[in-house]
Amino acid sequence: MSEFNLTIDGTAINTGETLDVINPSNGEPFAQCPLANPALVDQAVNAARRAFPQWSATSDEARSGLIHQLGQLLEQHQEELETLICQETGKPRGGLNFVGATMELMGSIGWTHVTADITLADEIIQDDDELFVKAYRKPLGVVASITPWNWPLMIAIWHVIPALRAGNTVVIKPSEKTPLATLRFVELANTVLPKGVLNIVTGYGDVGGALVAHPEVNKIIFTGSTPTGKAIMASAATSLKRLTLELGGNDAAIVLPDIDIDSVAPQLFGAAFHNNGQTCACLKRLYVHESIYDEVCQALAEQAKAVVVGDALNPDSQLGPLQNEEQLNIVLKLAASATNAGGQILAGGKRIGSQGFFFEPTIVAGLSNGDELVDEEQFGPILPVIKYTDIDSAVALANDNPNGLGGSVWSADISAAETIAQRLECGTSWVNTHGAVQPDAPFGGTKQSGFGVEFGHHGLAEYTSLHTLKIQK
Ligand code: TXE
Repeated sequence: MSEFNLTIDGTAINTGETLDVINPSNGEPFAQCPLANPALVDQAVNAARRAFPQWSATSDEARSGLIHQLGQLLEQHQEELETLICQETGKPRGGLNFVGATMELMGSIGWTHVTADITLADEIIQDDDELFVKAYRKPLGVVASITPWNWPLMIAIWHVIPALRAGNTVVIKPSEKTPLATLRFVELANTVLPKGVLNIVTGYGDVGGALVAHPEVNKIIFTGSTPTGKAIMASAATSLKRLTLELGGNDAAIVLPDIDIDSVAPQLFGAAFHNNGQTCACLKRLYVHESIYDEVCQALAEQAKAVVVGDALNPDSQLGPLQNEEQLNIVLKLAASATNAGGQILAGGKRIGSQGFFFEPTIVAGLSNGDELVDEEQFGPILPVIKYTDIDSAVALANDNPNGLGGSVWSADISAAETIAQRLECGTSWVNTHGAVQPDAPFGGTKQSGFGVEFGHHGLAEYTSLHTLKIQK
């Protein structure tokens, strides 16, 4: 069993208290790591505060170079980090549509290098005989990052790298369910970063709560559930900390009658079921025109029946178990509610075995808005397919949800699809694809899916404050 430590102020810390990390394939603990507490949160934030003046004064070029070095460390330790991700999340290396631990590593590496090269240009507003006026970006100070369990390393990178790039120092708290890859990444990063620039604490909501409430924290970046996001926002309000909240999603896709079902059905299936549906921007409600409804349902059911579900470390597995027992219970509850509401299970519908958190990829027909499986974020391998008659009602049904992360439209007519996609109430609309993100395009939610964006120069700007300088000539 590898040894894991917290890293605070450049120093490895073992607290004496431990946190068990569960293997989702059998429900048993397979590793332990130190458990932090509010006193260690205080130490970590103070270390980040002390490191801030020097880090923020480091030249843009030097910071960029160090961040490229973090990307190289990820490359050098790819195999080790991938294995940790497989073990703690339950996701296979390859995965359905190649969305697995390998992709998590490749994405983390790519995001790090791309973000290292993003700069925020000054804006010269006036420069004449009378006045020189410019607006420019300054780092905020100490950033607290709180991450979830579905893409533990990737989301840590999404938070940490732009925060550091912009000149902030960071304290990260990974999910108590998946702390290992993040602990290892922070340990590695501390071999190249000055001490105190990147610190890590582990623990449950109490540790996260102590971090977000700490008076020396200037900004919080949170990815997780909507209720926790609201609690964090209330805490942040007491000292007006800046916030970016990337919360749950219940993404809709609208399928027009002109699609080629044979080629589109596997893509819809992959968008809904990769990582077992445990991705904020997975397709979670599928609206299909009545003229092709039965055929699309049939094609999706065939896809679901063909998927190989198994242990994350088995190279044949396309999907692993759900990451945790609570999530399995949510899916079991939603599957039962779908049947009670008159939904027809076309494939799957049951837990697999009694060990670990496996669930069959499941397609449900015959439901509509108002049914629990459609209205709630399932965050699992169970997709409701809903019939619509005309496009206006499809758009209304898609928008009839408190979440607003992403949405998609599928059609052979790109221009018609684009017009419909623009009517979706969400942060990102896709046409003929769903869920794809990239390091140079903004991504974020509307409505209860949160606010603020990540990625690219828009995302980087969220780790800065805009400063105006005026010189009277
Ligand atoms: O989330 P939580 P959970 C959704 C998904 C899932 C649900 C619950 O629907 O079923 O959220 O997952 C920390 N102050 N998503 O329970 O509780 C916690 O320790 C500060 C969507 O895992 O939000 C962890 O590090 N921090 C999501 C992180 O918050 C607190 C991805 C997330 O935990 C805290 C995962 C507090 N009071 C789940 N309480 C997405 N957007 O992708 C908890 N935490």
